[in-house]
Amino acid sequence: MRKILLGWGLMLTAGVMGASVVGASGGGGRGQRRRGEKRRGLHRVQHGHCSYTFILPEMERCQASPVQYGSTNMVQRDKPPPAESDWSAQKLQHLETAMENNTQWLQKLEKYIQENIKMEMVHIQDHPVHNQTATMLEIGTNLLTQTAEQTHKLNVVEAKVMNQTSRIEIKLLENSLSTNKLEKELLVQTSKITKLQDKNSHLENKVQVLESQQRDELEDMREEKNRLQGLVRTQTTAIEALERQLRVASTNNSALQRQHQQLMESVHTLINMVSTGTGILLRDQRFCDCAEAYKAGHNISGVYYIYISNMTEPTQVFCDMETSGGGWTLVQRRVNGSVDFQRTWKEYKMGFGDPAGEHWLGNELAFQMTSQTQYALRVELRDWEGNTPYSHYDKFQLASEKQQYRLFLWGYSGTAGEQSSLVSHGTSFSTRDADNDNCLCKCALMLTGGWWFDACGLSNLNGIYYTVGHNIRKLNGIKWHHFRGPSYSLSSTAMMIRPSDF
Ligand SMILES: [Ca+2]
Repeated sequence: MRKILLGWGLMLTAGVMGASVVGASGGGGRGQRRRGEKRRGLHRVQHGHCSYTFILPEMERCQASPVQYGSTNMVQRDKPPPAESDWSAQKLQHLETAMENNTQWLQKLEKYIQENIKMEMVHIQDHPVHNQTATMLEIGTNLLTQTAEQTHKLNVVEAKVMNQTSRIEIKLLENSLSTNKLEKELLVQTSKITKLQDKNSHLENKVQVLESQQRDELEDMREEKNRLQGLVRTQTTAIEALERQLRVASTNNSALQRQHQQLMESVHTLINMVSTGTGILLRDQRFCDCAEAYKAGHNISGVYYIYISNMTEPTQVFCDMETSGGGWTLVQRRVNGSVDFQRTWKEYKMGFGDPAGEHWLGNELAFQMTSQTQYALRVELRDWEGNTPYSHYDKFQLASEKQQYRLFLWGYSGTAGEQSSLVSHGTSFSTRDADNDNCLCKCALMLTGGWWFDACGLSNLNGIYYTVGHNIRKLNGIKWHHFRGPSYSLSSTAMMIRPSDF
């Protein structure tokens, strides 16, 4: 900006601004009146980049005071004072003159300004400062543009950052919620764990109490065990003593048995001697059973040879020629327990024992005999009190080995019970090695011997032989239920057959 001071009190200030009159007023320190100075007016004109300030002298306000030549109060008066109209005319003329002077002066000024402006413009256009200013302006503009772009980019980045921040905040919020949930869950779990720990400690206490009790009981049991072991040692000693005594007794018993055997042999010898003159053991006469021998005139009981079925070799059998008309072939006999009846299937099939004493004729021979013709069965019994009842069956038949020597009986009668102690129809024969009974158990092992057990039935004449005094309460003895009940063991038995039509 430049200031041009004119000789007659005009100061011109030029700047690089648009050309326009900004305003005209008295102001600033320069335009302020000082005491003793003439009044001056300060006027500024803006043209483009330049501004011009003019300081113009103001007219003296005549000598009249505002009171003398008019105010709003004067106008409102009803009647002007008488000398005032002349004064006003003078004043008006004076003002017109002043205005004319001013107008002339202003025209001069305008002309001057226009010339000066032209010169200034030429001067400004030629001056390199203008170019520099333009360049600076251009650079400024570019800087502004770049700044605007950078600002825009920054805004975009800021928006992104804001978005990202928002997302992170949301996630943080979510995480915070999850954390809260987890914390709650953790509290619940902690509470549960505490409860469980309480329970656990309670149980541990119980276990400790139980362990203590068990220790005590174990101690008691140890003492009891020691006591029992002492007892067992005592008993073992006693048993050993008893065994020694038993061995002595057995030795004595063996001696008695030998004597008994000798006696039996003597008896057999005597029987044979007696039978020599009565036809017993006649091998040259072929009887098919004792009934034939009886019919042939042999009426003495004893051992006879008979030829069963188509057998070429004779079989020794005992014939009872006295009981109920005689002619009976013995199938079984127990008298003294001298023969062991705990035998196998094969032994019961083929027969065992001594026909003159205790024996089992054999299932196969009985089957062959009862296949020839119809036989009756008689069961002779004796208890230890001397009672001798019998059971009679009109018809007796055995099936083959393939059918387990099944038993078939018809027409029971007799004195050994009102009912039969043998199951009548189709009971299979069983031994300890052939379980054909109708029990889930093995009757032959429980009751001993071989028999038509059913399950396990009311009779067993092949059980263990118990001597007198030992014969009661014996389920595995020689029993016939409808005679002496289920646990009485009899002293002697005999099963015998002869043809039904004898
Ligand atoms: Ca069975």
